[in-house]
Amino acid sequence: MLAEFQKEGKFSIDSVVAFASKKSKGKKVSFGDEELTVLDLENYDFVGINIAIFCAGSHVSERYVPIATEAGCIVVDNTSRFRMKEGVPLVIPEINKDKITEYKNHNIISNPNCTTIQMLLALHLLHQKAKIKRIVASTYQSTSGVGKAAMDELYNQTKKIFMNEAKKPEIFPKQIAFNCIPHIGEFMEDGSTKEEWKMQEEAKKILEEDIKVTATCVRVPVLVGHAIAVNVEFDQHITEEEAREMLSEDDGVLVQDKREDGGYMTQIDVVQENAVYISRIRQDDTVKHGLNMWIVADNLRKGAALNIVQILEILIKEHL
Ligand code: 11C
Repeated sequence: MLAEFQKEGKFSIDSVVAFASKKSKGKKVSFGDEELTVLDLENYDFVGINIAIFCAGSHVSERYVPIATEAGCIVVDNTSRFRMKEGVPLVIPEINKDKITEYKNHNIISNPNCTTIQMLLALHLLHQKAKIKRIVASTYQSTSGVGKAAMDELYNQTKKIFMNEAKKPEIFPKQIAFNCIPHIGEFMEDGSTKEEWKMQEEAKKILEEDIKVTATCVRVPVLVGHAIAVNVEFDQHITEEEAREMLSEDDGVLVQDKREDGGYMTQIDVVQENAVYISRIRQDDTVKHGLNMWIVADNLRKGAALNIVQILEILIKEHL
């Protein structure tokens, strides 16, 4: 996406380098029409590098982000390592792009978790009209949230089951083919998981509001695309028509909501799409001011890469 944005003239990059662990040193990765040779992150001198994007897991960020920032490099971090750190901006550009300037505190901007991004992008405008009191979210998250090895496990397990050659799962705690696993991220003391905790805490930090979020995060046998069923309780009434109208005009969001067979979006429909799609908008009359909706997005786009390059575009144009 970085190369795509550069091609579209959204920013220009003088030079780009790719890093990974020693294991991947020398491998080739594509960057638009170019091919980059992967360098070893260990002992790399970041002096002279303006911006680094980290997306290799929290433990890598924990060790190497401080080395990069101390060398004067601004880091856009796609991991959870610094998201909740005081002074580190956690940014979804459509919602809080003004926070980007706070990169100056620690030379870090954090990219939120994918489910947080798609849920808040769908809800932030409604929150301006009627304050959100509580969100009940159930997620249906694809294997690409874990990475390529997890996608391979789904693909290979599915094939092997058809061939009667079932094999023990290696990446997921249970069989993922033809199954759903209610467990994403490590378990917390209260019985929730880290992914569920992230949805609550990141939402509060981004909206700067003490809203209640209770989530159940579930891994489903899908390669790309996360879906979230949300039930939202507001402090005042908002009709489904008002919600549909507001969402139809919202940046980054598209409403696809016909009450007929196939009149809603699913994960397969949003692969390689930049927008967050909203379907099944309807009143929830079991609470005073409630709405239900179904939110689907490509977790590798708006949930990760797209949000990062949008942050970069603003950072470069407006702050550097
Ligand atoms: C998943 N949402 O689907 C996770 C992946 O904190 O950035 C992203 C984890 C994170 O497993």
